[in-house]
Amino acid sequence: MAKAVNLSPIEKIKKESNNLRGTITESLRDEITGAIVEEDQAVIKFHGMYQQDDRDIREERASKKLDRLYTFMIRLRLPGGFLTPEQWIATHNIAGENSTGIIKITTRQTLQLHGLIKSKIKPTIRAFNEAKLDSIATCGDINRNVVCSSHPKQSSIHNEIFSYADKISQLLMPKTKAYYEIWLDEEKILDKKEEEDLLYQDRYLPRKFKIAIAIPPNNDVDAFANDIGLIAIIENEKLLGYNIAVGGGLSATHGNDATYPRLATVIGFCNSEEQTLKAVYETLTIQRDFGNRSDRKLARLKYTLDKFGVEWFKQELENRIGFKLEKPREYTFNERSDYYGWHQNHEGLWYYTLFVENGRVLDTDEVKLKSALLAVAKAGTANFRFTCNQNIILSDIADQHKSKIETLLQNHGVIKHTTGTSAIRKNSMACVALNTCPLALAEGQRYLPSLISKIEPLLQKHQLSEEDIIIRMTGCPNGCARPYVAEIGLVGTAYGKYNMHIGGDHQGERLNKLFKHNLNEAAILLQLDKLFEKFNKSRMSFERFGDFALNEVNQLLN
Ligand code: SRM
Ligand code: SF4
Repeated sequence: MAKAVNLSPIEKIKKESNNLRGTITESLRDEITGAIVEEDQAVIKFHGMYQQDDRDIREERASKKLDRLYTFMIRLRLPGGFLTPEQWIATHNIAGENSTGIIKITTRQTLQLHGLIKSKIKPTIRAFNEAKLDSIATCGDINRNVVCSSHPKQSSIHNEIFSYADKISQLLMPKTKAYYEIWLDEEKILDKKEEEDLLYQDRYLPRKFKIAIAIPPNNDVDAFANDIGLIAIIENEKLLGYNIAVGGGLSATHGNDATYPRLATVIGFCNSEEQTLKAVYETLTIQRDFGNRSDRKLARLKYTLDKFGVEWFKQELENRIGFKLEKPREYTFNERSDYYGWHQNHEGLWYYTLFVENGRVLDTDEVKLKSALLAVAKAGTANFRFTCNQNIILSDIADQHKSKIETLLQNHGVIKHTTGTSAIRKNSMACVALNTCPLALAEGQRYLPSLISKIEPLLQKHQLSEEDIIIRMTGCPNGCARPYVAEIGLVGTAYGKYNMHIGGDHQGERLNKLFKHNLNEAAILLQLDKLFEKFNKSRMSFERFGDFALNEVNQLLN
């Protein structure tokens, strides 16, 4: 067991939080400030919320001796990223009434609303609850939203695999009733035994915990970037079980060499639902018992695994689950992109995957995306699925409803936008960053679109416009848009400056490498121009940009 010395302050907050209640109720009542007390800011994360402030006006307000403009961001729990049309309508309305109105699809296929003032949090959660939606455990030191490949056309047994996201999410939910008590005014639990939590106990996990389920050949969920990646093994249209990979995680801290991105290691195969769920559960208990609770920078499972070793971990896991993991089965990933446009599954149902730049659902002059989605939802004939590439799949559409959906999308400019967007833009992702993320050093989603507009002519100049190059940007090294597994990763270092990483592969099985430090826009474009020119002239046939770029960066490092 980890020694209880020098515990990080968050450990004390969790332990003394009265099963994640803290003083949230009192904080909400305090009308003098738009904020909540500091300890509650840590506790409220377990309820799916972050306190933030508008960083664009922070300095201006400070100069006027005004408090920061505090608001809250709420993140939904959507295992596998699925909503019914009724739930989309509810989300649309809640966003309009209580938040900035923009619905943000995250890189973990769920939805976030930003800009809620304190008094709007409770009405928001209650409205979500009426739509059978919640935000439990989408943040905090606990298992987060479980992601699953969302492309139904991938396999006739997609639904069977998809259901694991929900099963795992349920298995790893906290036992506390604090969420229901604080937000939904349910009766107070008097007998604390009812809340006894054998998994999380009273200090929860040392750090956040993430699980993804991938269905080969598409690794759209970036399975290896997760604490646990489950890889579905399918033979003759039958799910045989899952390879289990552990210890993935992407964050690093500038200037702290002890921190690093790491891809998950495949350690074995589970041949049944019972085995898989046991292995998942006990991986969490190992991390609970051995994870670093002193230094939060080194607290993810990846560091536990590297400290004790993969073989030790496997042995410990087998002791806890009571059976031996089988040898990993063979699988092949060959892509990570979404399948844009219309597709049909084995039952004849239709799916339309539409491009949502950086996951931001809003109406612009060119594309009335938010209105289109509301109209589609009101028609009631398509479900909504969100992808880990921040896009939407309108799904399960019967033949007779397809043309109506098509017309609605056409009329709002969505189809033109999806088909007319360049290959590189369709393969791009940026994190939220400014103006809400407190950790951002540079812009993310507000900047990448305009940078891509300057990269597109370079690709055209070198006859590479059709090339599917995966490019990702984050406003800091935490890696929320998974830039370290991109073919081109831009990681914010200061306002207007980015480290450029290149050489990731197309399917997310290789980390990229740091190529250039602290580039401004002109320098980024110059470097890309040179790389694209060389790629076009010297690439081998069918060589991907990431594979070519790896050689370039290796030459530089040698
Ligand atoms: Fe993230 C923190 C946004 C996916 C690694 N992330 C944050 C916070 C909450 C900032 C904070 O702590 O106050 C950001 C809120 C910004 C805002 O205003 O909304 C934030 N992360 C996001 C989202 C919304 C990015 C997006 O544009 O889609 C993604 C929400 C996912 C979700 O639905 O749960 C998001 N974050 C990720 C990913 C990608 C993934 O999971 O596939 C990573 C890298 C993978 C990993 O976890 O290793 C990621 N976020 C982090 C970290 C670094 C964690 C670490 O190991 O050190 C932080 C900082 C922290 O936890 O201290 C962070
Ligand atoms: Fe914020 Fe950094 Fe995550 Fe971007 S990568 S959302 S800047 S924490």
